[in-house]
Amino acid sequence: PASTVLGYPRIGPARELKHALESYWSGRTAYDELDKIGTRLREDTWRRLHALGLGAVPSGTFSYYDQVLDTAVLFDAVPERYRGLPPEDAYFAMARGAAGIAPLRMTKWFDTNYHYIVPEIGPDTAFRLAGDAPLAEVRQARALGHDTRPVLLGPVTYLLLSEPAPDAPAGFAPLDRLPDLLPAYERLLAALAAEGVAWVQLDEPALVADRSAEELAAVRTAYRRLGAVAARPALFVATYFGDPGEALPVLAETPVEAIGLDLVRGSLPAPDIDLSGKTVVAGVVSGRDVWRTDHDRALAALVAVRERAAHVVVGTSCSLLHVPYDVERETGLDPALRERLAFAEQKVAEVVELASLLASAPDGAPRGADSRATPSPVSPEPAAPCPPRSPYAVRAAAQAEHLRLPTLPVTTIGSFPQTGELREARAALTAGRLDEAAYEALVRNEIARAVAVQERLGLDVLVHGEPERNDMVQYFAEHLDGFAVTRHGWVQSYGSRCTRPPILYGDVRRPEPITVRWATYAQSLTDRPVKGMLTGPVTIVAWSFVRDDLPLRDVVSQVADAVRDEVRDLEAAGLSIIQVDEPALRELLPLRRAGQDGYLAWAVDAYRRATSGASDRTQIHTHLCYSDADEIIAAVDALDADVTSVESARSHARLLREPAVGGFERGLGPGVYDIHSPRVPEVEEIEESLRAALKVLPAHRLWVNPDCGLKTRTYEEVEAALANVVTAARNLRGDHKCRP
Ligand code: THG
Ligand code: ZN
Repeated sequence: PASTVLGYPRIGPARELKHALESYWSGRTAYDELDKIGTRLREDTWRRLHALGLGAVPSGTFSYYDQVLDTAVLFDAVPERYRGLPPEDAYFAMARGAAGIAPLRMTKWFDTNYHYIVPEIGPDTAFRLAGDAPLAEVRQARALGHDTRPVLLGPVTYLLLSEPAPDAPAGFAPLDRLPDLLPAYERLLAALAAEGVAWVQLDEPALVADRSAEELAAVRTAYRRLGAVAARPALFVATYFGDPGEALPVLAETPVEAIGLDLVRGSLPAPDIDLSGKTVVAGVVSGRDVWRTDHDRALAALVAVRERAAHVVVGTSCSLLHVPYDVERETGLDPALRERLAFAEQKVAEVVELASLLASAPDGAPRGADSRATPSPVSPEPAAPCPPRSPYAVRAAAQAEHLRLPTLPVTTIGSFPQTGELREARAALTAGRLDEAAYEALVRNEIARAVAVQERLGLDVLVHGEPERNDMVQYFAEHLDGFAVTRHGWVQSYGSRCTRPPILYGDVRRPEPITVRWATYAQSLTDRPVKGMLTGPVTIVAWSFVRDDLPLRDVVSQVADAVRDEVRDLEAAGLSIIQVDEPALRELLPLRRAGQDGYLAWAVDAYRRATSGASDRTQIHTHLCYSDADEIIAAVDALDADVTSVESARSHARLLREPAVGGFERGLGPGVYDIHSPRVPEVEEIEESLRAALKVLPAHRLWVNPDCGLKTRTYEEVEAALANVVTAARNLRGDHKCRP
């Protein structure tokens, strides 16, 4: 039987693509140089997959920024504002903005920590096949002797992930344009067939969420029409990140030749679904975690699928984009742990091995045919209950009395620019080339600089700037028991940006205070309140690879207790404001509604557990990124933080239109400018955005802040931007003196 993977990491084992992109963006190198590196990375991947013995090698899994953006460009769905630019510039302007041109929005790819660029589609978007990117890659691979399977984003998911262009009429949905999009896919399929391509993979992860009858009808239409193309490659529709549920029988009735099922998160198809004419790509090796596959369990699932399908291909549950390249490089890990781990390379080898095991496996009643890991029933001691904080009104009064902040207080989300010097110092410290004392002096120096800048610009609530942190999750993982961190385990987050998700493998404990010395040092430098900065339990877990032998909620609860200890220590050390961020609250939301309320209940509970040790006069802040406010604003409210900042600069108007925002009972800081772009916002723009917020929020509840942390910006950009933010807040303060 055959073997394949749905996709592979593309940033490069040594983050070659990251460095090439950043060098190109900064103007240091030409596009040719970037393209040379991209070409080499694609070729290396094909060679490697082939060398590992993989049966079917994919192409088109590479991207210079994002595969959804690539799809929009492939079908020429480029909004007017980018059309004046040369093609390479237009591509990166859509992703990152350009002088005077706003970028497209960016948001989370399903429940992962990867972000895609949200295409804008209007009633007049003229879809056509533009360029020949998928063919060019096929030819490139063929030149090396590899016949590849091009991977495309499927038409239904592409349209469902897009948003209506700003000028689209009310009620317009991108999916309405399916009939106009399909001809472009048809032409592409015909062109690939003419090139001799045997199989095409169409990714349709949107099918694992709840879908309306209309959306299911779109699936039927799309794959009937693509199936009817006279000369075309065989079609492999990949569903992943869960169960396709009601979309599976719909797909099964279309002429597509193969269907991909995520058998790690999803389950075996219901017995009444006829798959006897289809190839099933059985995703038994997880693309979402770093654990070795349980071979018995995987094999049982494969045997069960073989009995139902015309052919079975052993595959990964989703693309391997979400795991690092190679665990062999992690020589610093405890060998006992490393033995249990599989990164992309190892997972490919597992797929290949399972395919050969399946070939000799007898048919028959499989043992434990459902390949999902069953959490062991042994939970740690049940978490002791924590008494809740006083009602908000009581706390608000105590805090107003204690803090004496002006109306429209100005603050930041927490991180300040990370200088190259600091990153190098951290590397030198790890390598033993710099001693602890010298590193500490550097960090203190950087804290003093951040505090001085904020005092000089006139911010009201200061932060220490987090110079000691590489990442808001990895840093805590490095200081908590039960976590391991990697040296090279980079995973792409968006564009050129990566993170190294820690590996949560055991019971979590906080051996000693983590942030207290940095926060108290910052507070010692100023009379204004300094906000202590912590990462919340859901986010720490969401951005780590997590043990699968305990229910997730129990793991999160353990982390909540560690955060709770830190909150209490910060308060005891004299900090009056403590921010506990949960930017990933939305990310772990189950894709289907059935699981969402249950998840939100325990996630909120963990947050309250982490913060409920704070006294009434300690102000608890939180921050959320990409909060699709409509879906989770009730949960945000339930977090019961005193002040919430949300990333909304790219979708400010939409956030403020939410009825729940007007009814929001506590402090709210809708980000007044987009920190993901190097652009410095004008005072008038910021005032405008504050005035818009004041239409729905009373002045005494409005906070003024950028829309996310500042670590990816330079000091020059940050100082200019914050100076304008403070000016705008002061200008408006004159009109809103009252404070209850
Ligand atoms: N940490 C983690 N996940 C995240 C974020 C984070 N997911 C959502 C959001 N923030 C994504 N944003 C970023 C922004 C910047 C970077 C990564 C994700 C970044 N990374 C450095 C890089 O690629 O050069 C490496 C940082 C490091 O040394 O660890 O700048 O904040 N976990
Ligand atoms: Zn954010």
